Amino acid sequence: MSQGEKLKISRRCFMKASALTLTASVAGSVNPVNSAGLQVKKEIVDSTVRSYRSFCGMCVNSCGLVARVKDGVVKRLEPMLDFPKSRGMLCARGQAGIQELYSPDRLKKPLLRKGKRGEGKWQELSWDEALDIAAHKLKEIGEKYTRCGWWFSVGADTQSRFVKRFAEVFGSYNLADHESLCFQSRNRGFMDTFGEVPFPDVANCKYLILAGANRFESLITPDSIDLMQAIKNGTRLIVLDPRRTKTAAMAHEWYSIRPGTDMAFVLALMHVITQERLYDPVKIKQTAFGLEQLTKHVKPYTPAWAEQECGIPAGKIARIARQLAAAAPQAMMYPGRRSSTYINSTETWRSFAILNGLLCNFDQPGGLVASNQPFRLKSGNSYTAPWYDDNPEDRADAEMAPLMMEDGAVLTLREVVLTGKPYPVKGLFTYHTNLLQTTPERRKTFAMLDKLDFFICVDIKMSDTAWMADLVLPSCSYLERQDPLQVLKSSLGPCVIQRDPVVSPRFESRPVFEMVKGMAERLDLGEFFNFTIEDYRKNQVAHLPGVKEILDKQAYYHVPQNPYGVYSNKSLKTLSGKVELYNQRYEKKGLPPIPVYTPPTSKKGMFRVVIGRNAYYTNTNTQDNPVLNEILSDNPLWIHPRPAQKLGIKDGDHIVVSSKVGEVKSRARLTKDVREDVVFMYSGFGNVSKMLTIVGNRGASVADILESHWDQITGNAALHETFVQVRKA
Ligand SMILES: Nc1nc2c(c(=O)[nH]1)N[C@H]1C(S)=C(S)[C@@H](COP(=O)(O)OP(=O)(O)OC[C@H]3O[C@@H](n4cnc5c(=O)[nH]c(N)nc54)[C@H](O)[C@@H]3O)O[C@H]1N2
Ligand SMILES: Nc1nc2c(c(=O)[nH]1)N[C@H]1C(S)=C(S)[C@@H](COP(=O)(O)OP(=O)(O)OC[C@H]3O[C@@H](n4cnc5c(=O)[nH]c(N)nc54)[C@H](O)[C@@H]3O)O[C@H]1N2
Ligand code: SF4
Ligand SMILES: [Mo]
Repeated sequence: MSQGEKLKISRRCFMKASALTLTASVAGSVNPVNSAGLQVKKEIVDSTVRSYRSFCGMCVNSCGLVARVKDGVVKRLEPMLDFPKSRGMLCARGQAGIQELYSPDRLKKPLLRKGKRGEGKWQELSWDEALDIAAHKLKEIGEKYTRCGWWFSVGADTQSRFVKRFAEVFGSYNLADHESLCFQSRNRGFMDTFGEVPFPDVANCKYLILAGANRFESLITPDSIDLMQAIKNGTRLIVLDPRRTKTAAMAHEWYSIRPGTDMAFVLALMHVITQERLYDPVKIKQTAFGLEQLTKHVKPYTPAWAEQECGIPAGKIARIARQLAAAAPQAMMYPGRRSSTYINSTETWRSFAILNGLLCNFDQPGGLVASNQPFRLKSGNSYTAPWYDDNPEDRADAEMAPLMMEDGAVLTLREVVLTGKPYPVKGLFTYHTNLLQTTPERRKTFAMLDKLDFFICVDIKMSDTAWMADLVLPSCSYLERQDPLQVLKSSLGPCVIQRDPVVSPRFESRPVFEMVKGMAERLDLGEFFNFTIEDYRKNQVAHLPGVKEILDKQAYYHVPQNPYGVYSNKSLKTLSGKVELYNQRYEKKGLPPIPVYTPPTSKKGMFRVVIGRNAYYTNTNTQDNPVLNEILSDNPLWIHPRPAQKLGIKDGDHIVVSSKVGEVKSRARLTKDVREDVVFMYSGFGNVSKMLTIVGNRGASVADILESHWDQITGNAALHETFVQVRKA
């Protein structure tokens, strides 16, 4: 049966079921095979079970789901088979959303700190009391230090926009997004080369290099699904990773690259491609700027030179360059995701972008697809933020890196709080982010909290961050709330999703929208939140007749358009209007117009710490989930048997891992899946919160030992710049 036929069947089945009751016969006929070829368990669903279409919120991907609800209780979460971005995939975390919803660790009421910070003494509050206190503190600190004395920090969530809106109308410019701990360097590197951050058309790519992107564990839809299919269809996959990840295990070639040397590898690929003129001579003239300068620049970067840096044999580098060029434009250096890695990550990612430019794969099938497509949602409720005369001129961390993104960065803002420079920041509001675990050098984050006058944290659980706050506000989860419409962008083109609650909020939890609305009303800013989410959503699609009806029926709207050739009659949004192999803007800023390689440092007798993900946890956030924690309940340190033996360390031994900034106790996991000069650890363990009863304080927090470094161009955190010593405990 073709994919199209499968989708038709599942859609038809859903239409029958969309009266929201599902009879046994209908459920039995739902196609049980999803697109990844996995068997979806069949179950006889009785007539009292209601089915709701919604979107997973266990990570950023927002995969489609169908919730089976009986007597107001979610019984099962299943994949939405017809949703194009996730195509019948709901991963382990997605299915464990039930245990997140019904977790015994959910926050129940607003809480005010009573004892010392971190002591765990709380007073329960009513919502009115809590919002009165929040508004009072916002005002008090705003009056004493200007409104920019507040820093707002948000995670990856649809409702983060309301916190940003609140920050703007309240009058603070100090806003940081999780992006400054995640992919800002990557975005900078691609944006400054292509004028936008394109998406990889993995499904149609024939030759794919993944460097530091673990698509079979760090899931990104549709890329992870497309990659599986592409491999089956014959795509050649090359993986560079200092660890043998699940993705590395699936690759045709895996190179355990020396950390921080990917740019050397890429410069050498470009050396071969330019010296041997393996690019398309006509297309490169039409689409790229600076070929001559690039050719000259990469001349010294030979494969033999690169081998000395990255450890990949010169002959293999040259062969990969030729194969890559031969497969172009259906070939790519994958544009990646997390780039919170090294202090020169922007330059590394810019070299990846330039290599794609050389392959002329932009706006082409099997290459990079334009993200800047004409489709737009309208503003749900437009506004002009008030002007506050006494505010400082700019964001507090604006000068801390030369090409920062529009929002501030977590690490640089933490520095501002600690130093009080350029001006005091004394209030912190966090939403959906666990800064105590996701920001390196935890002792500095603790020290920063001591400098604050007040800290408000919105979370669903008593995360480490909530545990250290003054006021904790319980948020409802993605299964309990209505969200604004969101456009999910990918190589498939834009997809609009409408998330509605499948059950009512547990306890007294609320969406953050209602919290900021309540605070705004108390601060005479109510006019900026004088709408409902449904009004907001209707406005978002007011210019698209019929789309709201489609959304109400199937919960998503996939915008029909050809993803290729978006720029066929248009210039790119770069200075030259073309792909910038040579960047004149960088030159004007005194930065290298083409990335220049600087070798990473290494320290004798020490290991570089590297972090990364697995398929069961989202960042530091689902380790407290009972079913996921059962799969993986600790985070021992990965260490290669050879150096371990030299240190007298055996598998399972208690060990101490120490860096310049901290020390943790852990256990050794001896494995050849990691390089000899690297150690690796999962995140989100070693919690200080005593109200995460499932994960507890098991394991160690890598945030205790990671040093504070950031990318020299964007201020994006650089989490792989720490060296540690390991000894037997
Ligand atoms: N040590 C370490 N640090 C890292 C990383 C790492 O792997 N290890 N990864 C980096 C990357 S790529 C990223 S993107 C960042 C992510 O960093 P963060 O944005 O801090 O993300 P999470 O660790 O996912 O923490 C999410 C928090 O939101 C809460 N939460 C979950 N659902 C809801 C909800 O519906 N409402 C509310 N209000 N709260 C909710 C969770 O309980 C948790 O406290 O971390 C970066 N830093
Ligand atoms: N299951 C799951 N899926 C997720 C997430 C999750 O937490 N869990 N988080 C989502 C988020 S927020 C993000 S940003 C993405 C992250 O997805 P990815 O970008 O794939 O990031 P990581 O898994 O953090 O790290 C990728 C790999 O880089 C390797 N590495 C370290 N140093 C180097 C180096 O110098 N060179 C090379 N070539 N490799 C290196 C690490 O060993 C690691 O395996 O995943 C998303 N998807
Ligand atoms: S990848 Fe998994 S956790 Fe993330 S949205 Fe999809 S199903 Fe949910
Ligand atoms: Mo991320």
